[in-house]
Amino acid sequence: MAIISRGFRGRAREGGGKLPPGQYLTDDFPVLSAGPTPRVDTDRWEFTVETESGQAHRWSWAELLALPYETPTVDIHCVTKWSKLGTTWRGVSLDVLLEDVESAADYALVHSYGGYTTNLPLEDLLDGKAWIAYRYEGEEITPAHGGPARLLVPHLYFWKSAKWVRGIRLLDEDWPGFWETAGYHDYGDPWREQRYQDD
Ligand SMILES: Nc1nc2c(c(=O)[nH]1)N[C@H]1C(S)=C(S)[C@@H](COP(=O)(O)O)O[C@H]1N2
Ligand SMILES: [Mo]
Repeated sequence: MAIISRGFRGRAREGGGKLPPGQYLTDDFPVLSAGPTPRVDTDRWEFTVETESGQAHRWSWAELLALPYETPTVDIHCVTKWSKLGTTWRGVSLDVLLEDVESAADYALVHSYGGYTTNLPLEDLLDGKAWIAYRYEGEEITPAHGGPARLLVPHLYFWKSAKWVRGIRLLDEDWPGFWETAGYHDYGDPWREQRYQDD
């Protein structure tokens, strides 16, 4: 009896309500990088949080791996319109990393090895919404996809998930990052289709 043709429920049901407007599903994992892939040796890898008052908090690779991790399964949405559902990562929640950081800042500017930057409100990094991820589907994250570690902030368009993450500056003012300076939306909510500055 359950012979429901593709057209019956309509294309709007593709992804079972998990597909933001204007997106299509892919099973591939496309690589989108604005420049060459930096090779970052975990021996010299460091992650730094710098507060608005200039205080720096640093973690080595070994220190990152010693922190409690989570294994979020999340949907990711690229502004070039592909979405990938149910990706599983391992990473340290930003809640853990920012726990002992004293700050009253409202904004964060994330920066990467290689020079990429992206901005977001600090609250979008908190309350279980963001991770410093270092494994993907049970394996190390490949260099092309941001290994050894990348930011994962899946509720925003994937350009906010900085690959080869190196640090986060906490700021009183919002400073646009690489794509945001180039005309992409400052916030980038895929459910509100905030692709470009005026969306
Ligand atoms: N450092 C850095 N991070 C980046 C990018 C980049 O060019 N450099 N591209 C962003 C964009 S536009 C997307 S869609 C995702 C792509 O991640 P992927 O290559 O693992 O699919 O990374 C984001 N993070
Ligand atoms: Mo993207």
